[in-house]
This record gives sequence, structure tokens and C-alpha cells, in this order.
Amino acid sequence: MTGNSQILPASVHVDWLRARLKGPDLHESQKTLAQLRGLFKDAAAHSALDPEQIVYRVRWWEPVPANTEAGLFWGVTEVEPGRVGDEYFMTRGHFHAKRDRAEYYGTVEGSGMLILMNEKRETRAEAMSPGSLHYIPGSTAHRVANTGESALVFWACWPSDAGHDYATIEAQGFGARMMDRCGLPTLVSEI
Ligand code: S6P
Ligand code: ZN
Repeated sequence: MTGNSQILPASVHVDWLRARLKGPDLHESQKTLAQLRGLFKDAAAHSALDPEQIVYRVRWWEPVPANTEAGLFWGVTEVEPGRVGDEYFMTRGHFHAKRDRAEYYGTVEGSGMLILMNEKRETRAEAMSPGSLHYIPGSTAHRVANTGESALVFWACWPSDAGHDYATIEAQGFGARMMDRCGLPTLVSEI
């Protein structure tokens, strides 16, 4: 019996086919259009949309406290389909507060673009589709745009001491935006 007392059930489970997380101690957040005011290029188009529309939801697991050195977190983000003017629904995007911290993203459902920007503001994108795996190096801001007609779902794994710097992106944005141009997702430079 003493041996068995050390065998515990896993507390968090992943539905691998749909990526959703289930467990008792998960964190959740969601962002509506109202909460994302100023993020999209076309302010007039933003004002014309329902402010309560949810743009994305995140559910994540912190098995160790935030800022623990050498721990890992796991999360799942669902970005709704939609556009503000010609710009696809997207996440706010961030650098990690500890700049050298890297991250993995893996796409489960839908299609989109992972927009990556280095500290010189050079911006590029990687196409996301079910099964695509994305390594986000340190010192690289990351944001995801849903360019499809259905929810874009991806998991993420990042260091527990990475932290999030949203302020730099709020102040300066990315060097390019993911826009619909004649029906095609196109990375349009801001400069
Ligand atoms: C965390 C990781 C993701 C994002 C999520 C929402 O480091 O990159 O879990 O938090 O996709 O994006 P954002 O930019 O609003 O945090
Ligand atoms: Zn991140």
C-alpha cells in the first residue's frame, strides 16, 4: 500500500484531438473587442462592431508559481474567426518580459498566421494549420491571427519565469499587420 500511495492520478488532461484542457486548477481569460480597442488599424470598423464579441480565449495550467525559474506552463488559445475592416482577429501579442525565454506553439484546428517580430522590428509570419509546430525564439514578439472561417486553436508551452511584456507592443505595435488583400492573408508593412 505504501508504494501505491505515491501513484497519483494526473490532475490536468488534454483532449488531444481538440486540444481543450480539463482540470481543477486552470486559469482562464478572454478578450472582447471592447478590451482590444486600439489594437486594430481601422478604428471606425472597430467601433461599428459588437463590443461584446469575444475575439479569443485562453485556458492555461501553471503547475508551479509564476516566475519559478526553470518551470513550464501549458496553455490553449482559441481565436474566433472574424475581421476588423480588412484585418483578421488576432491576439494582442507580446515579448516575454525575460527576453531570452522561448516558446512552442502547436496548431490543432483552423488556419492562421503566427506573426513574429524581432527587437529590430523585423516582422515575418509562419502559416498555421493543423499539426504545424512553431518554435518562437527568445527576444521575439509573437501574435496569432485567425485567417480562416472557423476557430483557430493552438497549444503553447512556455517557461514559467518568462513573464509578459504587453506594454512594448501596445506602444509600438508590430512592424506589419495581417490583412485580407483580395481574399488572401497578406503581411502588410506598417512603415
Ligand atoms: C503565453 C503564450 C500564449 C498567449 C495567448 C494569448 O506566453 O504566448 O498563451 O498568452 O495566445 O496571447 P496574448 O498575446 O494576449 O498573451
Ligand atoms: Zn508568449
